[in-house]
Amino acid sequence: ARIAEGLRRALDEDEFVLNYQPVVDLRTGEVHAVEALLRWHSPEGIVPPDAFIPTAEETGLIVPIGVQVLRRACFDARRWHERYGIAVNVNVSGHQLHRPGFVGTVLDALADSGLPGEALILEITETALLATGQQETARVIESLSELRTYGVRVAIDDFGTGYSSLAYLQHLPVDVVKIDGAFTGYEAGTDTASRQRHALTRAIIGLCESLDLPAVAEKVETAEQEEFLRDMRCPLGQGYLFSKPLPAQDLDRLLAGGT
Ligand code: G
Ligand code: G
Ligand code: MN
Ligand code: NA
Repeated sequence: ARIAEGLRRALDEDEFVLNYQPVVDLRTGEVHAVEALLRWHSPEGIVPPDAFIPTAEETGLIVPIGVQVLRRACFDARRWHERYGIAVNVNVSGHQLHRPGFVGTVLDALADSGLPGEALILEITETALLATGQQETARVIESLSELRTYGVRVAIDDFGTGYSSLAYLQHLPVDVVKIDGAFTGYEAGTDTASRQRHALTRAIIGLCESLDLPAVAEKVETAEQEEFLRDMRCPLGQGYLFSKPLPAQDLDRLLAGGT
């Protein structure tokens, strides 16, 4: 209840801040996209999303929060897209996705910001897409398909940790696959678990390549992991090795060639 009150105040007082983490082209090292990650600058300090998103979902506050996130990300991303051709990834929770007004919210954010649909990627977990039953899922697929006619792309987030029926990749409206850091966070080691993770990463990357879906390896932290991923021909990576999530002004500087 305390968190819910805080979230309501946070919306009114403008305490939500977006940080942006680069998604890097592993062949060229160039920034290909950025993922918007929400931070709550509460009077008691910065609160990470894991600590408040569940409450936001339970209370329905995720809907107005999500609208704010989407709009701000589109407005921020417009200049990055104009100058550097960069797309912005926005996380969308199941509650937002299942709301009837969702398509309108996205189209309004694009129209008002001037960001072209091609520059927006919605990140959705398999769970958010599928958890609620067939009819609901059918409606969500319809919404996403409509958005795709405007050029908006859909990324499956945390791939490999949900239900992960491989058939979903064929039947769902998916344009990008984000491979969960649990696979890509590989440490060189000869223990069985490490070798298996490595093998699974390779298999997922191969699967994405065969289906012509760009794969993003998440949570790349070491040069060794990067090298493995490049060897496996993984096209894209994201993680602390390249950059942590940055405030918009810091990203401006990074893109302009500073640090
Ligand atoms: O930035 P961090 O790694 O702490 O994010 C933790 C989780 O919170 C991630 O799974 C991410 O998908 C989720 N998250 C971050 N920002 C948003 C957001 O704007 N909306 C939603 N629904 N989830 C977010
Ligand atoms: O679940 P999702 O992929 O949307 O969230 C990404 C989360 O991963 C964010 O909270 C972000 O801060 C975090 N993150 C980004 N890069 C790294 C990394 O290299 N290592 C770890 N451990 N976490 C990361
Ligand atoms: Mn994400
Ligand atoms: Na993820």
